Amino acid sequence: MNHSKQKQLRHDWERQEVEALFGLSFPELLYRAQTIHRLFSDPTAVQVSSLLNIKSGACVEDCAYCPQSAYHDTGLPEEALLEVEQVVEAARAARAAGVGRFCMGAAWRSPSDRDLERIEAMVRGVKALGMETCMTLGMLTAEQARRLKAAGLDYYNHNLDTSPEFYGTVITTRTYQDRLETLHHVREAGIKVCCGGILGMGEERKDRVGLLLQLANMDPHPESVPINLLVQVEGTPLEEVEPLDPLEFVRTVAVARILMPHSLVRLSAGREGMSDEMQALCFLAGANSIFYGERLLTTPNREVGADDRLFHRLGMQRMTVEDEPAETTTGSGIHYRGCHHA
Ligand code: SAM
Ligand code: DTB
Ligand code: SF4
Repeated sequence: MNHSKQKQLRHDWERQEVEALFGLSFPELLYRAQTIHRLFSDPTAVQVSSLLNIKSGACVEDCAYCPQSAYHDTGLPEEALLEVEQVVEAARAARAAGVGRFCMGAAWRSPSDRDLERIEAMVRGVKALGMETCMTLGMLTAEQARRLKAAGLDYYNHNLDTSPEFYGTVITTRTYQDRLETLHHVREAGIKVCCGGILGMGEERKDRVGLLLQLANMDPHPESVPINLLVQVEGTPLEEVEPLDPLEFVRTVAVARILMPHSLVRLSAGREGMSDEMQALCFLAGANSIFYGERLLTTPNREVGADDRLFHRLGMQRMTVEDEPAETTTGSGIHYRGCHHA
């Protein structure tokens, strides 16, 4: 990576600077986001991942947004951890649809060591198909993170969800610090980090600023930053929260892009309710990854035909795995690949 690009990767952002970015006019903010995006990536390329719920429902945590929490009556049945073969079969189908990264999620506070054996077999099975693997299983110990790395896991998703200040109004059964500790174990084990949050939970702009500050001041930045728009599920406490202004969502994507120029910024949950035009604005703001496939974890995702048509209408295409802006840390420092416009 050349010197001018390296200089853009900062980990010392101040709150006032991030507030100032949010305060820019919309045209100026999008111009800055696009400028930085083009320096690091091809603005027409979008990375696609598929999602599979490998263990659904009856989670012991009280996350107010989540349909899988046992605290909320959402009518979702509990299902046991899937068999390895079922997971590999679903990954094979995703691969046949042109998907390069397969993400597996479990409604757990944390995995038991016994469950982890089957999880390791899933990672090995999906890797053997030549796909990238991602897991989200709740909190991990340092040892569990090392085991997942040894099984070949590429990414671990663990979201901070919101600002440290707003967090306690959304979740009470685990702390922000718990989340940071798991992220530390994941990073130390050499697994790439996927970490982002949810917008539209009734938080204020200062909380969106607070979330992005946390993410942007990680060193290195998370390789992947999912920005979810809350899916308001019946039976959850956030069912009737006031929806977020869509342009504020786009602004947040743009600020994330400026703060973390080299990360994949993923337009995650909530796309089903977005117009094509809103998604196009998000891509212009620097979003360059989506979940592709019929389902998220428990809720529907956008139909794949609609995504293919949107890419075609916008003259955009899927990013190949080789072109992903992967960042790997080795003994001699941080190495980058996939920078198109050097
Ligand atoms: N149980 C694990 C955990 O919480 O870390 C992994 C699965 S959990 C469902 C993964 C992420 O999904 C959460 O961190 C949250 O950001 C997101 N999520 C859950 N419910 C959502 C909803 N209704 N709308 C948007 N995002 C949601
Ligand atoms: C993430 O940030 N979003 C995904 C993934 N990581 C695991 C989950 C979205 C869940 C949306 C609600 C549901 O389908 O249950
Ligand atoms: Fe459980 Fe994860 Fe849902 Fe929280 S977000 S209730 S930890 S599945």
